[in-house]
Amino acid sequence: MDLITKQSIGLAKDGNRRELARLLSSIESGAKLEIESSTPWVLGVTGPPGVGKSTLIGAMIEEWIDRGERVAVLAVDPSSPRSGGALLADRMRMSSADSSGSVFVRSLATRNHPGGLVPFLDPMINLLGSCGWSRIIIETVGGGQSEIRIVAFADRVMLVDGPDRGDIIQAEKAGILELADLVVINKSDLPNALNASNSIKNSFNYSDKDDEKLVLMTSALNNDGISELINHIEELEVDNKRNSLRFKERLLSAWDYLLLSNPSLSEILLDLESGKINLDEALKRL
Ligand SMILES: Nc1nc2c(ncn2[C@@H]2O[C@H](COP(=O)(O)OP(=O)(O)OP(=O)(O)O)[C@@H](O)[C@H]2O)c(=O)[nH]1
Ligand SMILES: [Mg+2]
Repeated sequence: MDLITKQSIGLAKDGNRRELARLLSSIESGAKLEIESSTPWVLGVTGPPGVGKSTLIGAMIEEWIDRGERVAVLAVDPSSPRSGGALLADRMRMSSADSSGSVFVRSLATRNHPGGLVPFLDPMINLLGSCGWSRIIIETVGGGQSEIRIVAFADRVMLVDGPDRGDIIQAEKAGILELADLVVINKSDLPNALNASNSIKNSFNYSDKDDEKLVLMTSALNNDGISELINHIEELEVDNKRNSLRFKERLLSAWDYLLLSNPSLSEILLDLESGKINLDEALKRL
């Protein structure tokens, strides 16, 4: 590693945000930095579009800052430009605390990385951790396999839903619910929220009695339930059963990445297509 990189890691650790942003970009473009591995605190936040994830994260950040934490957010594929950095920046401007040094937001687009974000997430999280960001949030818009794989990089997973019960059924199907430590029904200020929360609690009672999952209600808009939510999150212990599920997802992602980045992949695909080789032979060649 060259001197410049070492220097800029030093600067990032001293709180230089521009250097931190630059280092994250170079990780994204494939640079391998030597960062001592820290044990960062990471929360994955996922859920259907528009349920208020970013607004809720904004409210949580204010609470964390009040408690002396520094919070970094990696927003994966923010669906609107306002949902990532801009929204949080607005919210921070509105809050009275001078929080500029305590929040860092970075957007990541999976479309720039056909093989997935896997090779970058770990080093990015590590870099943020070793630069003193004490609470690291990964926000994804939930729905499918790729979200599961991304939130699996967090040791704690929170599923956010709205008052419409239909959404959570999607999450059940996708298997995100299995990875989640807690479910938050946001928009508790809207009429159906309590029903949604009760029906989710009931479905948990039926499906898995050993796996007690927390269901909380918040209104990110009115700052309702935020401090309780943070209390619960801070008390979460890393769950072994879910942890091994998460490691399995991480391993699968790494495996996929290895396969997709194999230089002879396109050649092997051609040979498969033309019937020259079968799947077993293809696997051997890979
Ligand atoms: N009534 C009500 N509206 C809310 C609440 N939280 C967020 N909203 C509104 O819901 C809309 C979507 O909020 P976002 O925070 O962007 O939702 P998101 O889940 O991050 O959206 P995506 O990232 O696009 O999936 C905005 O208009 C928010 O103002 C809430 O607690 N109550
Ligand atoms: Mg959002």
